[in-house]
Amino acid sequence: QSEIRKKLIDAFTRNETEYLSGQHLADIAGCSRTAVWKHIEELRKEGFQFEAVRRKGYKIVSIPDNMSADKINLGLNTQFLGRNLHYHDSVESTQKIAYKLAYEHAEEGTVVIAEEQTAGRGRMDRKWHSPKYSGIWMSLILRPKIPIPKAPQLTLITAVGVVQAIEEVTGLHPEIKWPNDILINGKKITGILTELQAESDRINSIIIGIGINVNTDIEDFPEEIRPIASSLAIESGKMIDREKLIRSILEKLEKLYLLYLEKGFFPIKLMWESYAISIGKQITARTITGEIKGKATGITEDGVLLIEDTAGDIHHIYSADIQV
Ligand code: BT5
Repeated sequence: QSEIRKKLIDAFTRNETEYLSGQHLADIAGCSRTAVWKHIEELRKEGFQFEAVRRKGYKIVSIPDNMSADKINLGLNTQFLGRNLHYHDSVESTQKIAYKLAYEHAEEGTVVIAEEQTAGRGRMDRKWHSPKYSGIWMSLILRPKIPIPKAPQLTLITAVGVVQAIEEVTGLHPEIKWPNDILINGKKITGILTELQAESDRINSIIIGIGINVNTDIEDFPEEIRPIASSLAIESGKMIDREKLIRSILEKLEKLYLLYLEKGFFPIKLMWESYAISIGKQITARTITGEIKGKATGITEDGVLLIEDTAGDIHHIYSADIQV
C-alpha cells in the first residue's frame, strides 16, 4: 500500500510539469488504474493537489501546505494576541477547545488554530465547512471588561481587522455584510462567530471564531455552498501564505482591540462603516421573529443594525441574516 504511494509521489515530483496518464502511473506503481485513482483521492484528502485533464492524465500542483505554531510565531509582532498559540492537525471545532482553555483560565490572547475542523460551526448551530490545509480556522480568547450587551461589538472589531489583513496580504478589497460575513465579489470568504462565557452579568471571556477560505478550491466546497462561497485564492488567482495572513490578522486585531479599550467603539464604528456594503441600501433582515424590509441606515454604538421601514419606523436588529 504505502509502497505504491511512495512510487506515485516520487513519479509526480520528478515530472512536475508533465501530465502522467493513469496507465503510465499504474505501470510505475505496479498496480491497477483503479488503485492509482484511489491513491490520488487519498492524497487529495491529505492536502496534495492535482490537476486532472481528460486523456492526458494527472499533474501535481502542490504538496500539503501545513502550518506550524513556530512558523506562525516567527516574526509575529504582537504584545499578547497569539503569544500563547495552540496548533492542531484536526479538531471538531476550535471554538470547543478555546472554550475549555478559557474555562481553565488560559491567558487573554490565547489562540487555537487547526488545519481541519470536522464539526466546524456557524451561528445558530449551522455548519461551517473547514477542509484540511486550505483555510484558517481559529478561535481567540479575549477578556474585555465590558458589559454583556456590548459583546457584539467584538464581532465588528474582528471583521475590520480581518478585512485590513486581507487587504494587506492579498491586495483584494473585501466588504463586510452585517454582522459577521466578509465577502469578495458578493461571495462569502469569511465567517465570524462570537460566543460568551459569562457569570451573572460579568463577562468571563469572549471566544471569537474566525473561518477564512484561503487556498480553497471551488470543488472543496459542498455543492450547496458553491454558489455563495469563494476563497482568497479563487478571487486573487494565486496561492496565499496562510501563516503570513494569520500574523497580519493578529497584529491588526490587537491594535484595534487596544484602541477600542482605550477610546471606545466610535473610531472602529467609522472604519467598519467604510467597509460595509449594506449601509444605505434596501435590505431584508430575516430574524427569528420574522422579516423586516427597509433601508439600512447604520449601526448603533453597540453594533446593533438600524433599519428604517417604509412607514419611517426604525427597527433595531440584534441578530439576523441579511439579504442585500
Ligand atoms: C458564520 O456563521 O459565518 C460563522 C463561521 C465561523 C467559523 C469559525 S472557524 C473557527 C471557529 N470554529 C468553529 O467551529 N467556528 C468558528 P453563519 O453566519 O451562521 O454562516 C453559516 C453558513 O455559511 C452556513 O449555513 C453555510 O451556508 C455557509 N458556509 C458554511 N461553510 C462555509 C465556508 N467554508 N465558506 C463560506 N460559506 C460557508
